[in-house]
Amino acid sequence: ITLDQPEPVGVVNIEELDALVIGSGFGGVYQLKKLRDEGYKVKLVESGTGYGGIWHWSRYPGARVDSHAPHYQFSDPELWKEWHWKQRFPDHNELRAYFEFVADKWDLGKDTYFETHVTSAKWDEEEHKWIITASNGKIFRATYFLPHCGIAASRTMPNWKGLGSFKGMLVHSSYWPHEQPVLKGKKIAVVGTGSTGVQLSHAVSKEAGELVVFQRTPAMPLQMRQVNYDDDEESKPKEELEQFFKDREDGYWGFDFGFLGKGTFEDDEATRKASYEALWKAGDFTFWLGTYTDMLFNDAANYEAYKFWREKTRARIQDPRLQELLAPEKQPYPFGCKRVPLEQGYFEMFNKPNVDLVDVNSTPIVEVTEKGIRTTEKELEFDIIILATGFDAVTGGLTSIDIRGIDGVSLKEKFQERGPTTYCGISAAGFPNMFFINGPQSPNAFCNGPTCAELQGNWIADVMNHNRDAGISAIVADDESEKQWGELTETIAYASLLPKAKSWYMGDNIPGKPRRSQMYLGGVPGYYEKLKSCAAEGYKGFHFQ
Ligand code: N01
Repeated sequence: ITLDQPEPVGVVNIEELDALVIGSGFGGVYQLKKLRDEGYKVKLVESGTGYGGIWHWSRYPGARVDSHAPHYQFSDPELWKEWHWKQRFPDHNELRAYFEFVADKWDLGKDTYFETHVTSAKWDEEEHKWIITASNGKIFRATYFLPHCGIAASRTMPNWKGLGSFKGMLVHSSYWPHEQPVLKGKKIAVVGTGSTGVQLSHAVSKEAGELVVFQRTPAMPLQMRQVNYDDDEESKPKEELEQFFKDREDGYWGFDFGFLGKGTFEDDEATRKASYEALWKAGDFTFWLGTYTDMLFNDAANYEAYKFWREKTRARIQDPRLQELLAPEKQPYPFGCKRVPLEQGYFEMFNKPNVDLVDVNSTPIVEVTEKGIRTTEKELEFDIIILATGFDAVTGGLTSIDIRGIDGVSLKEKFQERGPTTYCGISAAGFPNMFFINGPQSPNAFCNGPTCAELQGNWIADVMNHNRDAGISAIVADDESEKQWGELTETIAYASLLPKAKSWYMGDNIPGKPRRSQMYLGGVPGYYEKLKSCAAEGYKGFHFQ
């Protein structure tokens, strides 16, 4: 084998595997269970200390999933027959409890290594094996390398001057301490108004003495209609769940609902208004993902949705200055083309005397000082600064590992030069026997997590079974098929309005990241059809080695 360091006899233990899975979120957990059921020797490694992926890390006040129950769970009857959701939008505690329940039911512990952070993975061309190294000294040799790192594995921190000089507590939302810090009466800054910032600032405002939210771009959140379920009350009757999970796979976004099936202007104004009202009342993603078919594709249709949102939102904000900053008269970007957060009182929060908003466009942050944050206008003092500034989304988890394929080619360099280039969002040319769930150019952020974990996880297991049965030791995507997938992904993205907004969907939040759609926007059923037809045609677009 080829290792960077000579192997010190008796110290390094190389574990031989059929597959190594990274990540204990929906993708990794499902993959471990599925491959073990198929008879593979497989292990899961995870940097954190528990199951849940992003939900292991996201413990900030207010953290809860925006996919309403019963969507955000696996379809295995052994699980759902027993599991009872307590909230329509479960919080991070409930989600971690769910993952613990799953791990227990599926007996995952015996095949999981926590606190094991993979630093490198190298393809051994002679042996057709991956050599995978972790920072705690563990080394694995596996036929298949399955980095299911998720879309939010790599946090982004601003590069402000003086960031290290702050004497108070400075924390990124995704590194929230396991022991909740005291917020009561504190002066708190929250930077960022994405899905995290919106949830977090509202929760923090209930405790803070003073709260200042630093906004660069206004979010366009929708109201979350939370429900707390009694012990005998279910989000959906159990007898309907089997069908529900089938419908979920058929939904455009991996939910059991899709577009309305007609264009915005097919309805007259009164009917449209009534329709918007009904979508609004759902109190979930329906106003975004279950609306008129052209909302994300046509400027005029999109503007209608924005006007409705703006009117509803402005009515909740008292101060005209804040109305204009939070819900501007002039539409700042197409509605729904940055991730739409869900909120429960975010806008009313700004009516409180101890909450303020700083627009970092008119008064940019100059530096972090010992006492707080200095903008071009003044220095603001804080006890706590919370960065809800996001992630090197989709690719960051993969590129933070030194992954080297055929001829030592680096995945990070490949993505840096060409953008996230993959075949079917599940594999990359030049990287044999490597597959990922929720990878670049797959539906990822536009698919409900567990739905795609199952669809992709099953497909990966199928290709491994195919190779096992046929005695094939390696499979790799072709350059040409990857190129065509990239063109298709871009064509669909540019047919939509998404590229008109600056967001992590297009890689905009990371300086120097090539501007390409990070996801496949053609819908989950269409995506899965592509995967299935690829397999049915003998894994068309791949070649065997
Ligand atoms: O991150 P984001 P997030 N100065 O990148 C701002 C999932 N998620 O953690 O928009 C000032 O969306 C930035 O401003 P701008 C979900 O998929 C799910 O909120 O770039 N501001 C933006 O406002 C989500 O999309 C759930 O102009 C700066 C914010 O920080 C994804 O995770 C909950 C700045 C970052 O927003 C990421 O969400 C939470 C700077 N230097 C997250 N740098 C649920 O399901 C960045 N910003 C509930």
